[in-house]
Amino acid sequence: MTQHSANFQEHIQVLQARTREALQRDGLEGLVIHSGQSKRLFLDDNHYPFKVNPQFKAWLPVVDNPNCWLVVNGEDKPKLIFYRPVDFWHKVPPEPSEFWADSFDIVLLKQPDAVEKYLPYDKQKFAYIGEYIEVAKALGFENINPDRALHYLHYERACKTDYELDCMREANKLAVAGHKAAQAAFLEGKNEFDINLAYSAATRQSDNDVPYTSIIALNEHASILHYMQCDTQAPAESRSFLIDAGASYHGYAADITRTYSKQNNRFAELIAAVDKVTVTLGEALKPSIAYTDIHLLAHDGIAQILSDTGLVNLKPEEIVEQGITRTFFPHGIGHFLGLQVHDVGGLVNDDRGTPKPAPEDHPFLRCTRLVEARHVYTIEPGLYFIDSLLADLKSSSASKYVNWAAVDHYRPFGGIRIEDNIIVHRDRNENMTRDLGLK
Ligand SMILES: [Mn+2]
Repeated sequence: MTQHSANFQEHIQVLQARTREALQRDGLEGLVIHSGQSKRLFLDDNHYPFKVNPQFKAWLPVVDNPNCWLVVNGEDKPKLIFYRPVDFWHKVPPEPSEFWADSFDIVLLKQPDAVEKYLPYDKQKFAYIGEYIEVAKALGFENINPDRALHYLHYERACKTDYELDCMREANKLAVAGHKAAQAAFLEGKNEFDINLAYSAATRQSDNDVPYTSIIALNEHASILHYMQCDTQAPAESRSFLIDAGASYHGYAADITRTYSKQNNRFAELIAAVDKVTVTLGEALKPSIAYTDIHLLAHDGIAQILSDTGLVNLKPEEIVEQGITRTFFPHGIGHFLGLQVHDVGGLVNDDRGTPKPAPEDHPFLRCTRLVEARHVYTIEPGLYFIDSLLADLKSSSASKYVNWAAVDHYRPFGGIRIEDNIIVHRDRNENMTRDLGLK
């Protein structure tokens, strides 16, 4: 048995144990997990790209097959109802034979609506986990996405198994290859569209395969946090390049950001300073500290840069006190990473789902949990020159502390974000992104 399949078997054992606990909490006997359905566009005969139910892909790396079902109870071998139609229009998936197949009792399903005969006859004690409520009701389920079970599963999912950590290292490998190709394309003066093509070519993943829409931003576009267009024209001068792009492996995401300067100039120095904050904060993660504290440390780091560069004429602690860092760094320091790029369970206090919202002054922070071994986080500080936020600052009483000439100098470069993907181990951290040699 290879290490990969040994790790997969252990992964299934962990999911079985979590399932037992989740079922107990809701007084259930089993879960029926639906991979999803193909969704049609309104008044059209085309379908949206299929996105699988994350609770389904938690069990096996099948991310492209609708109408599949899992029946699990934490004790018996999980049952996989695998959709394999007779279809001359679409590619029909082969009968499962990969490393994961032995972990399931598999039945093949030819017609989506013939699933009933493979599901538990008495659905009273089974819960449907999935998106298609009407389908679940028609099949006779009364328990649909039960709260207590889902809260528990979401909370526990933050702790990754060895199999999952392997998948995430592989996703990072793919994404890093793409980032290197994209950097080269930027240095050649390519437009955003062609840089995106270079990224796709190197990762071997299309826009529908990557875990989120890539951000490929030249110059001022780098100040738009979720810039998702791709200009087909290169600007007259490519000064700066921000790329936030990931890759998927067996359903697990990488989420990496880098920023580059064409010239060796003051903006390049600013990038180097933010890069240091990323590395330092990545090292500051450790079991039992609050992720919120990492976010607050990021504000200290950004304040230090604003002070050192003379962008703001105050001491770092005063810059934070005045709230000025939030103009330049308006988003959260990062998030859980896993089956979803912003993985679930970040804003709860316990496995019952008691809310633990972001602090009032930092509403965009996506995780407030205590850090534990086997958690996987992104660390992504940023420093941007965003016109609307700068206008607010200019009209505030803190305007007098800001060196507006310096701000105007940097505006044409847009902004900076440097994002790494980090596994917290009991005794050390593993920066998957840096370990692959991405600077
Ligand atoms: Mn991210």
